[in-house]
Amino acid sequence: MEQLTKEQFIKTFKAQLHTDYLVDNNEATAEEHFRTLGKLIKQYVMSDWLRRRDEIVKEQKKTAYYFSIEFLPGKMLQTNLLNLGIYDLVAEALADINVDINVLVEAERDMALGNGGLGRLASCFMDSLPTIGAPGFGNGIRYKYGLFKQRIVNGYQVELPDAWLPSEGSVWETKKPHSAVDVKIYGSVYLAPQEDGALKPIYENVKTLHAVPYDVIQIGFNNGVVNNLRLWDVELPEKYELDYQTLADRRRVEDITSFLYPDDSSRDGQAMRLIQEYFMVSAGLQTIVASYAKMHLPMAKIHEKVAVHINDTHPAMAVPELMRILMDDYGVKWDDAWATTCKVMSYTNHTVLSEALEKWDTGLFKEIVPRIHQIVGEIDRKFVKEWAGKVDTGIIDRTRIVQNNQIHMANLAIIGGHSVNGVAKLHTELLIEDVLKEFYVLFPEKFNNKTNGIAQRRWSQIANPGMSALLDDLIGKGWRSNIHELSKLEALLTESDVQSSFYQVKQANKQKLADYVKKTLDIDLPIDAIFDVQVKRLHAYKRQLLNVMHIIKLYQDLKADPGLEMTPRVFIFGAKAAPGYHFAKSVIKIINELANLVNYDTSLNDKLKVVFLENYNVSLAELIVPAADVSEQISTAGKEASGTSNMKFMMNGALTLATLDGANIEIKDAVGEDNIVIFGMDKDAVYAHYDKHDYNSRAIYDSDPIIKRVVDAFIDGTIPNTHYEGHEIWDALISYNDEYFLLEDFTDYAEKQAYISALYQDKNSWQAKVIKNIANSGRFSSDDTIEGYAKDIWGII
Ligand code: DL6
Repeated sequence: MEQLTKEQFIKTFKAQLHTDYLVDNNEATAEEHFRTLGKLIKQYVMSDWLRRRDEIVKEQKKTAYYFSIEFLPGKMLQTNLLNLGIYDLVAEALADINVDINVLVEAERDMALGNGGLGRLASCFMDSLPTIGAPGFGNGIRYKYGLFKQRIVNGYQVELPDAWLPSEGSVWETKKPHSAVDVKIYGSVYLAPQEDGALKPIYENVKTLHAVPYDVIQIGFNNGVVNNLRLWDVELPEKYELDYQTLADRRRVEDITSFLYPDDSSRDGQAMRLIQEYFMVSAGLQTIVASYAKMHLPMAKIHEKVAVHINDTHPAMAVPELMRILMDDYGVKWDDAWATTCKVMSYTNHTVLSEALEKWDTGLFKEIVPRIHQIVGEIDRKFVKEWAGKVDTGIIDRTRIVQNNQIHMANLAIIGGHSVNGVAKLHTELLIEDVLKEFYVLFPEKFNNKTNGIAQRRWSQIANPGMSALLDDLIGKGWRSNIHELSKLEALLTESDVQSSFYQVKQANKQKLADYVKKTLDIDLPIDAIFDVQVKRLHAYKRQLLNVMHIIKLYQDLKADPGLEMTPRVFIFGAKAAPGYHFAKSVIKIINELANLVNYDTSLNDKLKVVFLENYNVSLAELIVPAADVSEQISTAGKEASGTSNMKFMMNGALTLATLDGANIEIKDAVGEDNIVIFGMDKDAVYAHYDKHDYNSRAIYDSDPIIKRVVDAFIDGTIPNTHYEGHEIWDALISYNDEYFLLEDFTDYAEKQAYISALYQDKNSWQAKVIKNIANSGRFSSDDTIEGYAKDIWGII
């Protein structure tokens, strides 16, 4: 963008307010101010955006398209200002006209088109791709309702719709009606032989959807590069409106882009989900192939100019859809289409949980996407034929796409692509050794690791201005554009004035969070206590319950001996449970009732507080992460693919209390064993239990009186109002043999927690570890991660 002065900015800002809202600056609402600023930002980058597009077309640059059913950007105002290099100028200019930029920041609604780590990672990549100057664009869905808004009522999670999208649309998007395409679903299809011997698909009774793209700007950091996140919305095609005569028909179409994760407990809900996936994939790929066609290069070489990334299994229909487009729309023969498709596609696996690897009922698949069903059947048939006689038939049976009337989407993505990556070293090892080991036998060359990363500018410069200013003073401003310069802090670990400065920053951040807690929950938090934080989706394998068990132990210890010396602790939770996940919701209820129990017990003398912050989202994370002293990363070893909050906490100077799981291992390697607190079984110990079937939680419960006392607290009335939930949890731990090994890891966990309490008393030692963590956090930058994808997988830089 062109050089901007404060005066110019103020003039255009006021003029835009007049034009759009007919108001003077001093009358405008925060929302009007925000939208006006957003609009100006879009104007500032418009020429860069167009130049970028033209350059890619003119130079025929190979481009990567990141297909993801989730994106979780949060708010974009600060990121956009920062990346444009005009944050300070705009903040000052606004202050000059009595507008507080923080009020505008608050006025923006979080864009929550995702669930958790998977979507947040996709958004970090959207920030990093333009920053490293790579031609990489996102493709997703413009849901009208993002992830539900969580309210806590009587300790229970209540889910409300999150209508994040204003009626006039998001200020960051541009509707592109001229780039709309049609997507066909339902009906039937048969192949009619043509004179030249080719088979032409003839469709009957199909329903046509009109897919309209909205392009959301993705601004690179200080480099004039602007990329695109393309979100697809559905409209009723005028040409086919007779197909949708009733209001119910029309609503059903609109619903395709209404909700992130429609309730899929019914067949209707599953159909909706499948339609969403195909809608996004088909609309995206049709556009991509059409723009490639404009280059007038051979269709069978599309892989030389296009890379398509399948983020988790949801977009796996990209494989048969690209085959369909190449063969049916552009006349490419099967073998050529297949060869190029496999080179175009790549896939990231984000979980080892088998229930999260999507499978579709073949009947439903055939009903909704009949042509794709045919193509998948043929890919499967050819796969079986190709491997017959070369490997054990058992391997073929377990790796083929169609098994027992189900279509295995991960298998489709692996067979139809050239790269499969895990998201942390351990995770990739587990894919190779266990979860996908038979694919590794067939295609060892496809497997690689890309450890996740975080958009460091959001998680340092934006979320933690206090720490950022301190870093500027200590090591200069270079770290803002080169995060690896944080390593300069290594020379300052033991300097007491530096330690005390970091301590002051942390206390200020804790105070900010404490103020929020006071305002929202009316709970007073002592900021000299350790702020011990676990924020992430609620899932049994993430073991929020282990944390709860430790709190119960501390509570019982304090009740037994009110004079007990203990470093005060504030335990902070933030977590949404999937609406249908009963157990997770019970854990939320338990945490809230435990909070009620301890927070109002004056005999505990403020040594223990528990806070559950409702509606955990990206914006709340930006408040919580900089205020944490301890980062709880306590999943059962082998279960958390990577985790990314662990990296954010580390960058903000929290000490990690962790199992050897996911990227925790790489954090340990980065900071050294003395600067992280590791506990519990490692992956081998966990797998040994799986192999030997020798785990017996009841035996631990019977033999360890401390554990017995803690576990019994769930059913003996210690935690009020949780009769039902307490029994459910007790049963999970004892009657159902504690699937995630909480009891086995408990003793070590509690001991390491006691170590943390003691360590916190030694401020110098604690702060040295804090600084060591910050100094070594640069390696978890998503700029570096995406560079790995761009070079090794997509070949675009
Ligand atoms: O790769 C991003 C993120 C990882 O950091 C988490 O460890 C992993 O749980 C998450 N995976 C998913 C996919 N579904 N499930 N379960 O969200 O991906």
